[in-house]
Amino acid sequence: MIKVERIRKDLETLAQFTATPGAGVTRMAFSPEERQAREYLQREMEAIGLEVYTDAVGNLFGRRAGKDPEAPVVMIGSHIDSVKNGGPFDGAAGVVAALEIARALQDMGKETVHPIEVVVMTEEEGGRFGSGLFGSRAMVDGISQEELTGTFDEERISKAEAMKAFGLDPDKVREAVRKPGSVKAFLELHIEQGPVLESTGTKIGIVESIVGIRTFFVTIYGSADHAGTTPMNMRRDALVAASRVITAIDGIAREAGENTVGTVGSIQVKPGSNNVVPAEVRFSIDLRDGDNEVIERATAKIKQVLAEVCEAANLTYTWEEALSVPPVATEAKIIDIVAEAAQRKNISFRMMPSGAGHDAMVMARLAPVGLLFVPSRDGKSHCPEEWTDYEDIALGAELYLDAVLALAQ
Ligand code: HGY
Ligand code: MN
Ligand code: MN
Repeated sequence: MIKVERIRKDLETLAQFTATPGAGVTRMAFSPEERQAREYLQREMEAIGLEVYTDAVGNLFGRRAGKDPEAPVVMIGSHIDSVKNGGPFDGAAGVVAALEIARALQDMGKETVHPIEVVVMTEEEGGRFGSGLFGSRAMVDGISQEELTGTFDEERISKAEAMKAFGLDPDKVREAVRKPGSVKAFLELHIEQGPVLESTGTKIGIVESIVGIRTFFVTIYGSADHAGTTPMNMRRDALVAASRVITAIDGIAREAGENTVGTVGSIQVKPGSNNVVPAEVRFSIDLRDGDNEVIERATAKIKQVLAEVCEAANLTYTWEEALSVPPVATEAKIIDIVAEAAQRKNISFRMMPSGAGHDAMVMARLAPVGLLFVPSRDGKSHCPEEWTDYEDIALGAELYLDAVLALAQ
């Protein structure tokens, strides 16, 4: 059965693969730390006889054969890339739970009709190149050439170059696309990253819907001038304009809808010297809501404010869309299987929405999906303080073991 000690060992091992030891987990896509994490997981997959393979975009799979090799696979997993100085559970908890389910099936000597695939998705966070959900989008929609050559990390390395350096061939990304009907279901266990489960003393969150996400990047262009000799009325200050737009985004998000959230999480200022008027500012916009209409309206308002502010200040700007994923509902049948298993095992659960984005929201375009949350201590995530009890992950894995057996038999 599910063994919490194996879950603990996996997560404590993975947490060591970070570019910022002592300051949380920083494990960017196609980084040396990610390679170490993959190699560990690959060894663990091979140790229980899974057939290990990597697809054209770097998604890592451990395939457990079914009696019918042609039957659509039951896929279960999550991601191992992280945000900067993030926590050891975001994504990794779901990958480890999937691996542990495969171990439990092995221990039980269970044979299933459908093959089962443990999946480690690549670049879910988008922390390195700005466009996340990369591995799942590659399986569902395919990835455009401009995303590969037109998105860059902080060292101006393109995604295509990073993939090549990692041993992948960016010209083959379309080979990662999965045929419709080839996946029977996709299950993802994830930490809640919010306060609801802990504050209500509930062990499991069964997610009914996942918010839609739109990510944009705005660059405002002004002119660099001497901070001491340039009169205020002769400046074209890109940062002052950006600050007006960013403040407006906060107000628009607060008014757009009851659950709308709008975040400007990253900003770069050029040249970035304290005695030079900022010439160029690039910032991100992350908009989310359960209703796509609300996101659309908020986006239109932000665009209007940006145009007005820049026109008034005689500045130019660019607007790039990096991600657009609509809200999705998870599969009722999977919800029922998990709820029934939780009742039978006397594990407390509640239905809830997901304010965080997950690969499941993309995979929903390919197959029925399930998303299950386990509690986050103090509701914190995307920071070194992120914590989830191993026992809670084990409970979630128990429930998904039942779901995998129900779906794959
Ligand atoms: O941004 C998110 O919601 C997720 O953590 N990638
Ligand atoms: Mn995350
Ligand atoms: Mn995540």
